[in-house]
Amino acid sequence: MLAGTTDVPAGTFDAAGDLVVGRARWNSATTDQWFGDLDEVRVWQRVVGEREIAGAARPQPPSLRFPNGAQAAVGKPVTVNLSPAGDADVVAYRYSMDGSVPSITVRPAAPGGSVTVAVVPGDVDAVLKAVAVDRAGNESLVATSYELDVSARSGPPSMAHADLNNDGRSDVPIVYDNGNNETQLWNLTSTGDGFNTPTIAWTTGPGSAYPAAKLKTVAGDVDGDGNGDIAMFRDEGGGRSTLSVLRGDGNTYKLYPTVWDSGACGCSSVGSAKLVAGDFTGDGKADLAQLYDLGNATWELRVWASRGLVAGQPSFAPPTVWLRTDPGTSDWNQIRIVAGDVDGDGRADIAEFYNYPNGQTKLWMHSSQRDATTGAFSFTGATLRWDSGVGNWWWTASTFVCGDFTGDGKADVGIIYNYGSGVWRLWTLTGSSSGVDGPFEPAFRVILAG
Ligand SMILES: [Ca+2]
Ligand SMILES: [Ca+2]
Ligand SMILES: [Ca+2]
Ligand SMILES: [Ca+2]
Repeated sequence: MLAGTTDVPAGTFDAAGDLVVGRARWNSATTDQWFGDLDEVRVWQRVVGEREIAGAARPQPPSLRFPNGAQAAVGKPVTVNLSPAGDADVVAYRYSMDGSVPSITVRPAAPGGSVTVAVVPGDVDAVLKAVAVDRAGNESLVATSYELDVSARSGPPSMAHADLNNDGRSDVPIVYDNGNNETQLWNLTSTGDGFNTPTIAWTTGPGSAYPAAKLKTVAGDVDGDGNGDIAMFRDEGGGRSTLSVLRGDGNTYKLYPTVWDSGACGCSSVGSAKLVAGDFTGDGKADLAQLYDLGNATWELRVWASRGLVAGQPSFAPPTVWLRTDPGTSDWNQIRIVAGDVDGDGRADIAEFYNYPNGQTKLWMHSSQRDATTGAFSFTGATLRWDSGVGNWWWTASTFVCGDFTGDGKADVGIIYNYGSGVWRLWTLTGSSSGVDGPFEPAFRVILAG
């Protein structure tokens, strides 16, 4: 479509005749249509060099805006809006908060759209750097925001489960298998009543030693700094596994490989383990627990208690068994577990969802307890806390979660239920008005609908 016509100032072009856009010239004749989109046409009155052409193909640097103000504090998220500076085909933005080359990726809902992300300053000098990326993969020059007014860290670190950005609200990290042995970590951060646009916060790159198929991962703040970290058990074959940690800074992650190794015991197959994280010991640092299948309808709960950072590295005490069931009592295959301090004593507990025939699901709790004499930790046997009834809760459509989704400081147990056709709802099981001893009641919230 012709946007307009205008006379060329005399002397600008030493040429006669019309300027034609969208056709080629061949043998002094106009031929062939241009295939593709033209979102921007520029005309030079001279020959342009390769660098200038490459520069012209770049999108404009994104504009950066702080909708809630540019006041920030170290370790606390601040909301930033990234929008294209006039380019309609911007399909992604990359950014960083630590002065490094922008590498955290976030995509607008549609090309040329803007996105809102929450970023976390790591120190008082933190600056936001961002680039826009167009459909052809051209990156803009870096836009740098010096507007952020960052004050020193204040307040205690967040204790909310899987809170990636230290704002007191639980978030959802997603481990994504991008193919070719590339594993990506997507951060889905809560706004309190919804979620920010997901960011690709970390990636292994193709051909990595951390293919998603070999991993079991869980989020928890293992060093207690308020930013959620990711623990990764990797299957090494032959019943051996190793543990690596991705330490989060609220924006991206740093890999600490092999902080624990089961050795060739044949007793630590990743495929036999269901994994959760929670502060089971109550010291402010997230610990790891595996529900480990021992066969013959019996299992045990193994706990790796965090020692925080030792010589700058995430460190865990050797695993110990906190609960073991009698053979024949409980089928590992019918269980999914989540962790959170549901009874409010400061130590995370284990919520066990058990699948019964005919659409029935029950919630059994195992509370963390400590022997007053020996100081040894363990989990209690099962206490029934919720029963869906027969025909009311289909296991296969359920994803079980635990976290303080509302930010009120109390853990909520939740079930994300898949209704099909891209509709997912999060049901939260909260204590009744009579307190934590009461039955759980489903409260319903849509988290994704498409
Ligand atoms: Ca959060
Ligand atoms: Ca942390
Ligand atoms: Ca702990
Ligand atoms: Ca507890």
